[in-house]
Amino acid sequence: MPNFDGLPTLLGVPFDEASSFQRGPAAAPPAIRAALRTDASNMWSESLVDIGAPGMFGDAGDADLTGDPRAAITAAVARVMARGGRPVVLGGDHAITWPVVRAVRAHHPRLSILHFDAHNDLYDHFEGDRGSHACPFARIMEEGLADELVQVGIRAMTGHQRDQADRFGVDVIDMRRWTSGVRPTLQHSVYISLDLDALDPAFAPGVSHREPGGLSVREVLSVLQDLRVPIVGADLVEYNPLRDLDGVTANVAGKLLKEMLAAMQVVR
Ligand SMILES: [Mn+2]
Repeated sequence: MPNFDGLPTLLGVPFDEASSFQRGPAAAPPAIRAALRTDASNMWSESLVDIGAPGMFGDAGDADLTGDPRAAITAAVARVMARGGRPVVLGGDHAITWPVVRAVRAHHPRLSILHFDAHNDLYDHFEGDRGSHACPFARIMEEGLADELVQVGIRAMTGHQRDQADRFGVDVIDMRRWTSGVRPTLQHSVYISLDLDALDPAFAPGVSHREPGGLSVREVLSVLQDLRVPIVGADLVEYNPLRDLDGVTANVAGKLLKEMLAAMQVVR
């Protein structure tokens, strides 16, 4: 088995069984990998890191989800980390983040999470399902898996989720605060969870829950490029190829992944 030696390391998680509205994200990992390597662009980041050069990132393939899928996800991420990789998980729906962060937390006694999303994903349960893709950050905070949670792009909050955010001490930078100029500041090494529906559907229509009034690609890139804390892991979730238009959203996902991999080179 190759040693990933500190490299950001891709891990596909083809899971969408916790989606409340539409399936499809299980087909995302190969589409995002293909978009990263598209011949329509080069592999250089905007900061002039050649992600296509040998040894810039690893790839652990896709997780085997037979049996209990959540246990399998945690185990797959733990294997990547045991081999020295920093996991960059390609979802899959957002339910995967809870089992992913369980494995990440085992290596990081101090951990911030930066969460891009239209939705807080803080429901105690959604239609009776506590493992729903609407709930992962409630589970993460209940289990004490993060010392800090900062959410960006939020624009579909509910009263229940406002209460949950207050209960867990979540810093919610909703789109109104964002527009007034508030930007995330992070205390610790960070795990990034990027739901593509944080982007406005004009930029990323290939998601199950299109919520108007969101972030531009440029705005998400600027947050990634301006981070000043080490990135210990990340996920890119909720790409739904069945909802995409001419691969527009896959292209965005590939670009975001490239810049994420570049940002992970800067601070080791
Ligand atoms: Mn979302």
